[in-house]
Amino acid sequence: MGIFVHILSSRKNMDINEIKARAEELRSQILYHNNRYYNEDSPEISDYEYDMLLRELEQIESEHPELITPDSPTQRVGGDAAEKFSPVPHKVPMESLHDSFSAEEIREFDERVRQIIDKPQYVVEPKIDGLSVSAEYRNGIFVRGSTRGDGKVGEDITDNLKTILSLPMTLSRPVPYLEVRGEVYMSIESFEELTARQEENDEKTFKNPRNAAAGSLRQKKAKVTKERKLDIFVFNVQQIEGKELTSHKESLDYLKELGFTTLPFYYVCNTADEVLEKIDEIGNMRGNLAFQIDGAVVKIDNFAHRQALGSTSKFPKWAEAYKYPPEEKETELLDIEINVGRTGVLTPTAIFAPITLAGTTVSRATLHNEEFITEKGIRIGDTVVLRKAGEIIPEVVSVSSHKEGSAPYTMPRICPSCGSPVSSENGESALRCTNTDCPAQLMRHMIHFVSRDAMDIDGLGEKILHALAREELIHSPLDLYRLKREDILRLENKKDKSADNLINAIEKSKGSDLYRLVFALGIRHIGQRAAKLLSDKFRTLDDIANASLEEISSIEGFGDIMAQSVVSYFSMEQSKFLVNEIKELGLNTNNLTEKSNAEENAFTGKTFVITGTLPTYKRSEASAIIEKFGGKVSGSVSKKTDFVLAGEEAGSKLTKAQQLGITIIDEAQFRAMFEE
Ligand code: 0OX
Repeated sequence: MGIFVHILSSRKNMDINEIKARAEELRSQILYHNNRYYNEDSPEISDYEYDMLLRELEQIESEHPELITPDSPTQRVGGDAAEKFSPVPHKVPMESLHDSFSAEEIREFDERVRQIIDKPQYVVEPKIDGLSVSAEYRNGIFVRGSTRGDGKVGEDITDNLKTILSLPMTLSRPVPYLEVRGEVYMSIESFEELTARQEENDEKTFKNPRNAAAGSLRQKKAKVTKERKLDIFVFNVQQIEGKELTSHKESLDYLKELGFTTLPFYYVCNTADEVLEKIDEIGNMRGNLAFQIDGAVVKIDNFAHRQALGSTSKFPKWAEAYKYPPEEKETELLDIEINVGRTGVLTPTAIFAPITLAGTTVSRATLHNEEFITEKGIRIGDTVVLRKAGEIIPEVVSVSSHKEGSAPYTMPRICPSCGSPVSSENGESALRCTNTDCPAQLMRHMIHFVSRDAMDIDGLGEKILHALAREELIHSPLDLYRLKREDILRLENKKDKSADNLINAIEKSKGSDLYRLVFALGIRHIGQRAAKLLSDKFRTLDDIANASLEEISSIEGFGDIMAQSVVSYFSMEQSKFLVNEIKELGLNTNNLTEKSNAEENAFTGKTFVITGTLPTYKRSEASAIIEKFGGKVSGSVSKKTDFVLAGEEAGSKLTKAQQLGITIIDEAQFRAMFEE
C-alpha cells in the first residue's frame, strides 16, 4: 500500500546544544507558520510540511524532555481566537486529532487501544480539509455557531454559519439542546467559480479551497460569506439533551435524521489491517471527490469504549488521524511556452492536459530554466508526474515516459516576443532577451510597477494593463500618469465609475513613499528590503541616483552585486530621463518617514509589549528606553505588536504573542537592540 514513511532529519551527530538550537528554530518556524495559517489565512507551506516540523519538534522533546518549554507549540492545540469576533467558550472541548504518517503508527494506535478494549470496532472516515466549527440548537432551532479557536474558546460566527445552505436552521425534531461539530469546506467547484470571479475582477485569489473557506468564514460581512458558497459536513455530537446515543454510527444516523449532512461515507473495521486497507482506499479516492481531504480519521465507534480510553491533555485516545503525503498525478505535457519576464529572462512554462490536483485544476507549471528541463529529461509529449509544492504551486516531479519519436527540448535562441537574440550572462543558466524595448518585458515591468508592494495601484490588474497596451495608450509605466478618464472609457466594459476609481487610484499612487517607487523601478537585484535600505540612507531619489558605489556598498545588508546594479541602473541615459519624467509628472521622490537621529530611531515605528518581571529593568525603565528610541509601548498584544519583551512569570500576554507568532525577546536581546 502507498503509505508514506517520513524519515526525520538525522540528529545522530548533533550535540545537545545543536539539538537545543534546532528545537528553538523549529519552534520559531512553527509559530510563524501558525500565524500565516490561523490569522492571515495565507500559509506558505503545506499542512504536510507543517506537520513534519511539528513532528520533528515533538520527537526532539520526547528524546530530551529537559528541552520542553511551557510555550512550545507542542504544548497547545493550535489555533487562535482572533479579536474580530466575540469569544465563545466551548463547554465540551473541541479536541484536535493526533496525526499519523505511517502504517506502523496506525498499528501502534491499535495496540494502545487493545490494551484497554478487548474487541474494538473502528470507523474510518475521510478527513475533510476545512475548518472545524460548532453549531448549537435550542428546541431544534439554530442559535449559535462558533469556530474551534484553540479548542477551548472559539469565535462567534453565527451569522456566517447562517449563510451555509447545507446547515439546517430548523431540525426535524425539537431536540431541547444540541451542539454538533462539523467541518466547513468549500467544494472544488465553488472554489473554481470563486477563483474565476476573482480573476475576472483582478482581485487576489485564494491559494486553495481550505484558505478560501477560512477567509470566507471569518468574514465580518456575512453577505460575502454567502457569496462564497460554503458547505458543511457534520460528524459529531458534542452535547445533547433529551436523547441517549451510544455509538458514532448511531449518532451519525440520528444527525442525518435531524436534517444534517453528515460525512458522505465511512467504513466499519475490526482490525488494524482492515483500517489500513480503508485508509488506502480513501487515499485513492483523493482527486475524484468534490471536496478536498487531507487524511483519514480512525475512531472508536462505541461511546463507552471512548470513555474508557479517555484523552491526553490534547488529544482523544480513541481517535487517530492519518495524513496523506502530497498528492501526485500523471498528465501529458502538451507544450512548453516561453514567457519573457521583467528583466528579459526567458522562463519555460509547461502546458499540461488539465488535471485536478489538491483541489484546483492544474494546466501549467514553471519549468524554471533549460538546466531543469535537461536534468529531468523533459520533452514535449511526455507523460509527467505532477505534485503541488506546499499544496499550492504545481511542479513536475519526474518524467514517466517519453512519447514515441520525441526529441530533447532546447530553449529558443531568439526572444519569442520581439525576435531579438537571447544571451546568457556569466555562466548563468538563465537566458535573457537582449532588447530593452521588448514588449513582453515592458508588460511585465508595468505589472510589477503597479503591484501591491510597489506603487500599489488599486484595481489596475494585468487585464487592464493589457487592454491599455493593446489600445496603445501606455508604452511605459509612467504613461499611466498621463492617462485621462476618456482613455479608460475607451476600453471595453469600463463604466464612468470604474474609470473614475482608476484615475483616482493612479493619482493617489503619486504620493507613495520613496521606497515603493525605488522598488517599482524594477532595478535588478533590488527587492523591497533593499529599496527600503536605499530610501532610508539617501532620503531622495536624486540622492540615490547620484550615490557612489562606495556609499551604496557601505549600507549594512547591501551586497556588492546589489550596489553595482544600482549604480549601473542610474548611470544609463534612459534612467536619467526617467528620473526627470518622474519629477515632472509629480510623483513623490522623498522618503516620507520622519528622520530622527539615527541613534534615536532604533525602535521607530515599533510597538512593544512588556510582560513579566525583567531581571534588571523595572517596567517603567524599559518603557522609557523604548520611547526614547522612538518606539511605542502598548498594554495588550495584537497583530500590530512588533516585539514582546518578556521576563520571569510572563503570563497570558506571552501566550498570546506566541499564538500570533510575534517576536519575543528577553532583556539581553532588548539591550542588544538599542546598544547596537
Ligand atoms: C474532519 C474531521 C475532524 C472528534 C474528536 C477529535 C476530532 N476534518 O473531517 N475531526 C474529527 O473528529 C474529531 N473527525 C473528522 N472527520
